Amino acid sequence: MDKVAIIESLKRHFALDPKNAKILVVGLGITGISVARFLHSLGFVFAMIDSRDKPPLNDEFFQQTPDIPVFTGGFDEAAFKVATHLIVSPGVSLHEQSIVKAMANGAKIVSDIDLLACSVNVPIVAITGSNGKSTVTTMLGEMAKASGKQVGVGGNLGTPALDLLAPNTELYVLELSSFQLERTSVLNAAAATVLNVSADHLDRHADIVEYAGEKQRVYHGDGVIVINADDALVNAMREVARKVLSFSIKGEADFYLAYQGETEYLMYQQSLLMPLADLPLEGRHNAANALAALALGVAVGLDIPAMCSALKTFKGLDHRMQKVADVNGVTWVNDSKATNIGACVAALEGYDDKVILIAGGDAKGADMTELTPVVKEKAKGVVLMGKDANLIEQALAGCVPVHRADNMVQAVQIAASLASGGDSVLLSPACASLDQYKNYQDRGNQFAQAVLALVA
Ligand code: UMA
Ligand code: ADP
Repeated sequence: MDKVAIIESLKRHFALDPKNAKILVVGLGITGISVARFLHSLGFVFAMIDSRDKPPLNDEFFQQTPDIPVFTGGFDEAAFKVATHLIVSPGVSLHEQSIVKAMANGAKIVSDIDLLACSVNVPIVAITGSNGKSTVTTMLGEMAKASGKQVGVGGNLGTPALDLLAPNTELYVLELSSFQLERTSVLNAAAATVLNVSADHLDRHADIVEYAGEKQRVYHGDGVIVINADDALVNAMREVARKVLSFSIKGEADFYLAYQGETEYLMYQQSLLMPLADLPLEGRHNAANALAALALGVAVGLDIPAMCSALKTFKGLDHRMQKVADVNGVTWVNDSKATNIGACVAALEGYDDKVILIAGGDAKGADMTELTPVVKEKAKGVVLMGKDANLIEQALAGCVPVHRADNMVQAVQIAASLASGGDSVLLSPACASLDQYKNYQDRGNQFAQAVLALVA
């Protein structure tokens, strides 16, 4: 869309008019900077604010635009008071006092996703859920490329949505977090899915019902709804008046698994799509991810054979069920991205044999007893570390031997002493990493380094 059409759309949806809007961009992370670049390119006047004392202002954009007012070191009430529109980064809570007050004064909340939605007239596919978002988003991006489409792939995955804007793009595939969705009102995706809902971010959401409600916002509009029929909370989000495509790895659905002779196939209604064994990714949950991606792809008209060939070469993302090494018959697997219980449960469910689980970190308010049944069934031992190790130890009391480690090197050494030939050691922490590591990548890398040191 050209600039005039984008501004018209912003005026229509948000009364966002370059002539009189007083915009405050809240948060100077990668989202805030992408918003600033976008607003600047359209000629809007705006200010930016960050509660950190010294947010990194070394982005090239700030060197080129020295006159944009930037407030740091706290949320200055005066800046919020005059704002007609707040564009709030996902990491900033909408319960912040200054934001609550500004909203009470009539300021409108707009997200970077709203701004993108107002700026394109090609289909957007939106993917949310507690687990599998990045995998499905990347898979679908690969499927779109294999179908010959110019596709922009990003959002919570890493590249802020507005940085994807490009004139020739034919399709946008966005991973969206519950934080992004809670502040988005005009998305109207051509196809959308909530992959699953399990307890996560309960330190930011009041309870799982509120959290599921934020996820459900991905379906606002009139596009195709893709539903996980195996997840009760998602299944309840079906809307009768809408086109629905369902997927299931347990039973009947539009996209499902079925045996033909000895071979299990990915199916679309009556058609055999491809043998499940041709999917390079481990774990039944990745079969669900593939079915979800196929459903979304069909909803926006991608080519089915091209999508299947993309699936056959998709090797998965780092830090998700990634094999690190085989050492003396023990397989070491890095699933550091398992930052909540649902991901850890899915990882353990994929094993037939007993595994040694390395877990722990920041539980983000989740009830760790949900881990107990699957740990009891699949794990031979558990090594715990991090802030909420006590919580997990209490939840697992009496069902499996529990060991404690201060750091990753120690955890790996303890796991090595417990494992024998044929076992697997799985780092699938069920917790966020920030109490001990820079991020989940750092945690996964430290795990891989410690494992490789064992080999040396
Ligand atoms: N800030 C404040 N006050 C606060 C909190 C934050 O001023 O109370 C400021 C910070 O100082 C910082 C800025 O806000 O300057 C950070 O903004 P942000 O936290 O929204 O982070 P961005 O750099 O804009 O990255 C965000 C997403 N971050 C979060 O949701 C926390 C990224 O997801 C996303 O990739 C990026 O936008 C592009 O869309 C990260 C994430 O951890 C990977 N997401 C969570 C998850 O996947 O579980 C939801
Ligand atoms: P997200 O972007 O939602 O965090 P990822 O694809 O990065 O999802 O995977 C995060 C974690 O969830 C990894 O541990 C991965 O093995 C696990 N996972 C991936 N897909 C699913 C699924 N469909 N159900 C449960 N866990 C999953």
